[in-house]
Amino acid sequence: MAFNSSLFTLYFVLVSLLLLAGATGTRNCTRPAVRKEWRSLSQEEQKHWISAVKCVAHLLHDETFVPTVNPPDIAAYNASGSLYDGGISKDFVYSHMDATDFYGSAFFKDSNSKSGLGGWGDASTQFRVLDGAFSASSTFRVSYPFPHTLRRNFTLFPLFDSLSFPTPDVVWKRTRPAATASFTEQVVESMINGFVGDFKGLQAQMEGVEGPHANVHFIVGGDMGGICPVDAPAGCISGPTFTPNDPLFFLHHAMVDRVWFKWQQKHALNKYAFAGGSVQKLDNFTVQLLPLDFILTNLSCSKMDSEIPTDGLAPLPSTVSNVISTTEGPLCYVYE
Ligand SMILES: [Cu+2]
Repeated sequence: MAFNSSLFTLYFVLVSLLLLAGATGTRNCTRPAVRKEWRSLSQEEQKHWISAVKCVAHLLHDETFVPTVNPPDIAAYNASGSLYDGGISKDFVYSHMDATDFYGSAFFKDSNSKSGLGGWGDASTQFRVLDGAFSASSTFRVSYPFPHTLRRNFTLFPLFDSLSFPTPDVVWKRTRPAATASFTEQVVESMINGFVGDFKGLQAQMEGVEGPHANVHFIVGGDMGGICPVDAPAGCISGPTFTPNDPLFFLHHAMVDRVWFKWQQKHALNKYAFAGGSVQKLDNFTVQLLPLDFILTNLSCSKMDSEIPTDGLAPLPSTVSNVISTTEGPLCYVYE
């Protein structure tokens, strides 16, 4: 599979910027919105969130939208696409993924058809989600790479189990810990408390091939993992471009954002620290074995004044410096 290296990060940035929707410039952020963890919401609040997701999923997408970012694995627009597929951001809550028992976590045990995120699919159903608000029996369908029911395929050792990835060294992979090891409570704490003034260090740990960001995608698998459905038409390319199909995507990315936010609060040197550049080279694992400095200096870098491409999904062009703070520019939110 051609899992293009830099796209994963690029897509993350693009989606994050959708938060700007509705923001037209700097304003006084005196009462920032407080983003809460999913399980701390009341059932009524969970119901509202899910109903908002489903609402945009039933609205027709903007047919005038033309992506200018043009990787080969962005599926062509299709007529069934909704505003949900069009990139309306929903990540105003976040989720702590349970590193101890990811599969059995209460997070995946809520099968309520109005307020539950639902659980796992299995091979017998082509990994379709069968319970919760986004199940096969609900009206929720996703459109890319072609119309289908949401899928989740629990995969604890994604780099070992998945045939979607290159396998340069099976012995090496057999010794890897479970992917959940990258986001235990201790690891997340050490990320927030460490890397003082060292944005690249934080980014490298968060965005590495086996970092917490990518690993949650791969463990959830299916749509979140960017894996083509087994009955996909010929030409389907697995990759990150349709991972937002799963509403979990937005909760997870908000958590990634939250770690960055918490890190920024920890030290004055962290607050505006930034360095562009991807650390991922998913199509060539061996690059990960090279010294970190090589990886960080040989891939394209963006700077504080770089414009972030949003293809018109945000009302105004934005730069990195404009959104480096969640409360000092057009953004106005904090995490609990
Ligand atoms: Cu992601």
